[in-house]
Amino acid sequence: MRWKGVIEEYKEYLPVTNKTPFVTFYEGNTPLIESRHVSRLTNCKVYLKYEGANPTGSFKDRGMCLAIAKAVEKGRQAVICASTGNTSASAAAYAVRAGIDCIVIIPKGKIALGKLSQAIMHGAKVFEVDGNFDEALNLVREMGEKYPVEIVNSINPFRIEGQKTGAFEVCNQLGAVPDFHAIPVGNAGNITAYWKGYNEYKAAGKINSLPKMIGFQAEGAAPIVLGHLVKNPETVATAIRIGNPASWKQAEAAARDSGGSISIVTDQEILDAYKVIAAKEGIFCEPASAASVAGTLKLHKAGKIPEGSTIVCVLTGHGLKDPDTAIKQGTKPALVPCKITEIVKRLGY
Ligand code: AN7
Repeated sequence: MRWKGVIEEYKEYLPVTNKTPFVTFYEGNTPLIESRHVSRLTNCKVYLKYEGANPTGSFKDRGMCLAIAKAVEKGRQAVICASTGNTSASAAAYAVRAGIDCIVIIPKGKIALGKLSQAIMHGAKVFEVDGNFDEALNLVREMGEKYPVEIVNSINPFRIEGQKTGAFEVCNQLGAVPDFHAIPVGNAGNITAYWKGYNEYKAAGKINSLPKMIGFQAEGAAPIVLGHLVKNPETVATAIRIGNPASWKQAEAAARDSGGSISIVTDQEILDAYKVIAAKEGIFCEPASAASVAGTLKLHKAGKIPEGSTIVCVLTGHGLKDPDTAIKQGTKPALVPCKITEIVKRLGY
């Protein structure tokens, strides 16, 4: 049967009325791929939920379709978001689909190239501000209070509602509930959404246990782990360069109530995992996404994940989002004369 997209597929679990339009690019239904390499390294069963396979290349599409649909249902002509990139790419595309305007506020110079190109191409009104993501979000909150624009950051509850469907899919694809659910944490909407999804699936009688939620923040942007705001967050994983997460309390509750944790991974650990996932699994994710695998490896090493566990790592965004980091991290192509002898010499044939 043809996949109908998040709103229609999961409507019995979503706040959908007969007036909610089915705004969709057929998001969701993303692959759950066994990671042979990380499974071998950890003696666990590790699966990668490849959310980069969504239509705009990130998990944001799951919640954006619903947030945009509800904005339209409410009669809004425009949506607005602050973004480290993926939210704006998704909002811009879905706004076009729904026939409304999209306003995007981004921190200057810190948006990965692919994401910025998406917002631009979809015709969003893009403003770079002289501030970080947290300051951009404050501006957006004020705009939402004073003007008839719908905020589509994850402070919009419909974003969380849509994103929770990722948890349903993991359970359906696995035919079981994972022991651990590993996920990068930025604004903390996604860990909140997955935890909500698992709990609702359990309440609906579809599953009878819950995973331990293990969230990971980058070392230079780890307010939840540190227990205080980070004024000038910095990390190579620009998607999670956030110092004051909107869903801070909910993320702490997810970690605590599930018996999991939120902990730190360094930029180096993120980059190592980023390269391993691409080179050993053939899956290209963006740096922030690799935090889930980096963190899994770290907790396993620290003896906090028993052997034989089933672990799902969410790969939140596609590697093509951030070509600059990929090219910086990878081996440069060898520049050679266009002669077969030159090639085979270097290949050692
Ligand atoms: C690839 O686009 O915050 O903890 O403005 O793009 O739910 O914030 C992106 C976040 C992880 C963190 N991985 O998720 C934005 C934005 C990727 C991301 C996160 C983001 P949350």
